[in-house]
Amino acid sequence: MTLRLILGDQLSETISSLRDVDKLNDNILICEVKSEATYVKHHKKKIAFLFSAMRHFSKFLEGLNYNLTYIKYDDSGNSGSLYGEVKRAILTNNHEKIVITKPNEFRLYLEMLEWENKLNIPVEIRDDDRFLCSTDEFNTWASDRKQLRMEYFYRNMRRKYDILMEGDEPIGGQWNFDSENRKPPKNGLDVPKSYSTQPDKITMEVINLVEKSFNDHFGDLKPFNFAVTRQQALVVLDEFIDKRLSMFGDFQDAMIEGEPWMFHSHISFYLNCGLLTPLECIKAVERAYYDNRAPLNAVEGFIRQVLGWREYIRGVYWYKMPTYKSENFLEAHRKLPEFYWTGQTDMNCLKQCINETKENSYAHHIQRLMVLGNFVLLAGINPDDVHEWYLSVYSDAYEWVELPNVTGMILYADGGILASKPYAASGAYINRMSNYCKNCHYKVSSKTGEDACPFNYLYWDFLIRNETKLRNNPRMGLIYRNLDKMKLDKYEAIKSDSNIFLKHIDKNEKI
Ligand code: FAD
Ligand code: DLZ
Ligand code: SF4
Repeated sequence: MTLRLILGDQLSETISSLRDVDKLNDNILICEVKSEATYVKHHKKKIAFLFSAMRHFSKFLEGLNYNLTYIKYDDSGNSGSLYGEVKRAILTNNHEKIVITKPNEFRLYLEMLEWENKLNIPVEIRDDDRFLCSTDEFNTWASDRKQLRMEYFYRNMRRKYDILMEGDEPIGGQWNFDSENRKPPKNGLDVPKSYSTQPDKITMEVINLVEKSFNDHFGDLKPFNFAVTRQQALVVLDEFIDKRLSMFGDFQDAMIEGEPWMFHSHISFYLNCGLLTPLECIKAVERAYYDNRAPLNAVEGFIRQVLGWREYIRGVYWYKMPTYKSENFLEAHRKLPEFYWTGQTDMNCLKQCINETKENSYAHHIQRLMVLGNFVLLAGINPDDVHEWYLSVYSDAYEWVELPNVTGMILYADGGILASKPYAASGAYINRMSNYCKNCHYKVSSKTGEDACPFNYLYWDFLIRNETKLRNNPRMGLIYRNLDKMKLDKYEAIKSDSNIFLKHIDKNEKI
């Protein structure tokens, strides 16, 4: 008799821990526990989503005659931790062994490695083969490289899975159509309504629980419209392919005030908790190309995100952990300003992205990278605070995917393992890719002075502050040559405006 523990982000019938299950004798354990729900203060919607998805998944397994124990958050006797619940289960039943699929966060993996000794029962930890590149395969690829460029990894994955290939060559003669994926938003873009479903009885029960038990967590709980079953998640995928995919490529980097969902797929919630699998999403989108339902730049763009970025990010996480979490190459030490939690700022781009994050527990990639991420990079916010914020506020956030995006992609805290240069930009980029600046208190066209867009002077101040670490980067040479040519009065105005601004940030004063 084996105990098979399934975690909240392992809601896949194909999960490796269930592979050789004996339906009659084995027991599956799924539990809502305080330790997982509070190790960071997750957004209320994220907890409601995951608990509801877990409850629906357990009903689904019971319908297939699996023998299952489900522990609800407020069940009497709930010990509040995964270890406590596993211990309770083996004390109650006569288990000979525990089987688990490797958790996707290092802290939990370390904890589980001790269970065998502590519980005095064999604990088998299996690979999570829902990912398309195993950690061993990634480590082999990475071990003889100084820089881990996603592009080369991605090409190998395209070949390995024969996706968008014509023999040995990429379809369309090019691996990457990124340069065709940067159209600014245009007036009158018709963005389709995002997927929405009414909460059923199970979800309503969870919403009441979250309202009661996690009232002090960040974010709006209602309205709650996420998919919570695999069937519903498949509808999200279908709707993306039908209504959004054809425009995904062109407007992948565009931002419009009041349009939080744009032409993105919104499948990360479901992919990351296991309701959808990456290969089925990739294949469905590839099929849409062959059926002439979407252009190549859109299809390749999407496939690059899932087959390329998602797998690569996960590979980097396991390759670099545990030291990756303490990287701080740029020695950034400032505290995250309070307005990241309240949205109370006059900088309209930040206000929009924070308020949408609060409402939806979602922001699309360019909002996360070039608005929210760009600001914390330029302002020198410490990686720990930024990491905690991103891990709590998004419903798709788990450390394996959040940490490399924060440490490597937005903060350049790993010194260039993941990104070849910092993703730093002035207000001009945000103005080009969004309509946020039109309604802003600050003027994007002003470079210095009281009404100037803070991104404009912070951008140069960031380069000045970090000159010794960045000047020798071959991709930064041109930028530093421009800095060298800057007139002294402009240079000093930048320094002075930035000092004043950063002092306001340090005192948590409204900016
Ligand atoms: P789409 O734009 O439709 O893209 C399709 C899919 O590609 C996504 O669902 C996702 O699975 C994958 N993908 C795209 N970019 C990335 C990436 N950089 N890393 C990994 N997968 C990617 N994604 C998460 O899933 N969880 C996170 O916690 C997370 N944190 C992030 C933090 C920062 C600072 C940044 C810059 C990005 C982060 N991302 C994270 C990546 C990306 O922003 C989200 O995957 C995406 O916004 C999810 O929305 P979507 O499903 O509509 O994505
Ligand atoms: C994120 C999360 C939350 C909020 N709650 C639970 C829970 O109660 N029980 C559980 O098994 N998993 C939960 N999770 C997901 C885990 O945090 C996730 O499995 C680990 O972080 C490993 O990725
Ligand atoms: Fe953001 Fe600057 Fe534009 Fe305001 S002017 S919305 S702060 S980029």
